[in-house]
Amino acid sequence: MQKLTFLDLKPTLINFHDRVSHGLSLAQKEFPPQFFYHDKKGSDIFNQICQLDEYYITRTEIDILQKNSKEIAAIIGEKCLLIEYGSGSLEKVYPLIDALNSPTAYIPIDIAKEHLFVYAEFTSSKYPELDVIAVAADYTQELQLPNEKLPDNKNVKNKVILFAGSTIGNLDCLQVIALLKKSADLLNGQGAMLIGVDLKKDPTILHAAYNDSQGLTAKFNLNILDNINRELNGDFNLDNFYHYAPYNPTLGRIELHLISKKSQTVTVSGKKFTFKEVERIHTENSQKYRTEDFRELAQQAGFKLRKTWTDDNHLFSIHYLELGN
Ligand code: AVI
Repeated sequence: MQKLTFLDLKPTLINFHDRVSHGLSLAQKEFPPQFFYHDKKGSDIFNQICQLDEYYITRTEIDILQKNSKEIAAIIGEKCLLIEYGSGSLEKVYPLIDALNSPTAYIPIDIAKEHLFVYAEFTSSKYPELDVIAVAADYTQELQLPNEKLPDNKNVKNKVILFAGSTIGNLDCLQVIALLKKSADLLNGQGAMLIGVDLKKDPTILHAAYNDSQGLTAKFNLNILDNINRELNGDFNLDNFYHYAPYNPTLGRIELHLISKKSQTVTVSGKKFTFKEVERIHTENSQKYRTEDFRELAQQAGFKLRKTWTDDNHLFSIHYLELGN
């Protein structure tokens, strides 16, 4: 018998119109990175990026998890409540579930309800013995899981939040600390996080990953303008903008921008926005870390780094961060 529960905590969705209008009104125009996944096409392009040879992140993280799943499972221990931020990273979470010793429940948390529910059904049919509790919620906001819906505490020996995919790299320092502190609250001050973090490396590798030869990352970036045209009655001419993704060595991050090829005026929902030649819209940061820098950041939120796993080429890292002593 499948053990599947859905909890809808009714997350507030980003107001696309307000956020676009706000972002285009700033002196430095910007959109939040969530805009990439606003439509199915954006999510599909991202999945294609993950398959690219140049985009080492996904396959390297999967490889590290698969190679070390036994050791990770041993550290986590038996009767674990495995929470996952985001859902659908099948190749990442399934090897972990396979390796865990009698996990008590698996709790994927995602703001995208439909996707979450399909994924939870699939996972529950794959692991009929496992308690799957799918939670529609925004994990970047204050979040408390209703105790009455969770397994009895006496069946839980550890609680671990998996945050894979290096999504943490798309947050700035303060947002990282805030998210880790909220996670500590969600764990009620006891438990751990297993986080995938991209490492600092030769900028030519980074440049290739975010400026791929098939132009998929460019398509991913420009797709935001397409969404604005379609949903907000915009008149962006995509031929008048280009994708620009340099590595900023001072800040240690890849930055994604959309650059205006010429001075132009664009209308969105009846409101006019002007662009100077080469003016940019900043669409994403992808922070790269040294292990010691990430350890310090985690410490500021009360987590201790217990163990780091990496690949032979030191491209990517997975950290096990613990709360308490
Ligand atoms: C989701 N996130 C970790 C990706 C990254 O590498 O920062 C998003 C991405 N942006 C461009 N390519 C991939």
